[in-house]
Amino acid sequence: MIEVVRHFRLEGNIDRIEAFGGGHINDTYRVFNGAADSPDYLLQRVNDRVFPDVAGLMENIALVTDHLRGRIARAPFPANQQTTLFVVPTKDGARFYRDQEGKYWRMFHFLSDLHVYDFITTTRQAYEGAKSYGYFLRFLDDFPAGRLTEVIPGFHDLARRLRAFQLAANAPTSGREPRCRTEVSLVSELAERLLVIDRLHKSGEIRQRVTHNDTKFNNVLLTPDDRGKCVIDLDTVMPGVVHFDFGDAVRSGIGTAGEDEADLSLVTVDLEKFRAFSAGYLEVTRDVLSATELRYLGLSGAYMTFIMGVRFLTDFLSGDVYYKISSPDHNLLRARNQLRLTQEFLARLPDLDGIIRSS
Ligand code: GN1
Ligand code: MG
Repeated sequence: MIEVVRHFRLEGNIDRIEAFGGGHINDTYRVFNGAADSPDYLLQRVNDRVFPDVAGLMENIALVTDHLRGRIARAPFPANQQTTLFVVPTKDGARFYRDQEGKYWRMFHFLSDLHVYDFITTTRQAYEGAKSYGYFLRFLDDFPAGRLTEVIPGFHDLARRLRAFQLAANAPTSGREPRCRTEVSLVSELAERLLVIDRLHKSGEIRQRVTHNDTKFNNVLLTPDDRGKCVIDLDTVMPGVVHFDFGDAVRSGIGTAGEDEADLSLVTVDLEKFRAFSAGYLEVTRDVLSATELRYLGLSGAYMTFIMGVRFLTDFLSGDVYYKISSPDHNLLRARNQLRLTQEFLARLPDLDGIIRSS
């Protein structure tokens, strides 16, 4: 790895490199600097099976972070306290390095003294993280979404996800379909209520914007006193609708259990966290969202949770080809968890809508 790092334009000298973080897709390392006044770095190997167009992806990240940097610099306090990722170029001035084995590597400045939560424990964390995601949407409000490469076509296109799921269920290469009949029929039962958002997106009734598309709560960095500071993991930045981002943050942050929880009786919705998250998000974005965008925010948590349930189940049926797994049934357990959480969100939809209206 030292050999890889050598190709980037770094300050100081490399002390050591350690594995870092818990993403499901890329491999991430922290590069510790031996020189006290030079920054640490975050080295990543990009998973080019998931992201075949690494050049397009890095171009997206450069465009979006440049735009964010400009908007943050011109913003009044406290919006100007946000920050964004800084891509470290290679010595040739490129945004990534391809090694002899064809692997893709990239480097960012490591943002020291900031942390993420895999699981929110306080309403303050929900409120503060929400504001950072809110600023992300707000600052990209004037960026022409059409300039971005669609790095994963139809990433949150539910109709398309359902077609892939049906293919996997009908042609079970792994022979696993008999083990998940209950979940397979649950998907068919729930689909219609959730396709609403997909249809409004495709008909243009909901505006296309620049969205992050992976707003898991652990993709926002907070300061030591828990103020939202920086949105990270920009791989999936693409054209989308606000419901993808609000919904995925709610999916991952507002449940009472993580997506790996196997005891489904623990999987439900924490309305106080939802209230705090909505308050933070809308404080920053209310005046840039349309009435139609606002009307479907309450449903968006269920929408994104359902998509994830469908994706985990598709991967289980396909023999675990996409997500990293740590036990043989990991994808099935995650699918059950996410389908249960979808049902919980749907059961509480009147409350969620009420909270959005009064935020
Ligand atoms: C993946 O990279 P990571 O772990 O933040 C996935 C997301 C899922 C998430 C589920 C490119 O995100 O869509 O919501 O796992 N990213 C991709 O934990 O598929
Ligand atoms: Mg990711």
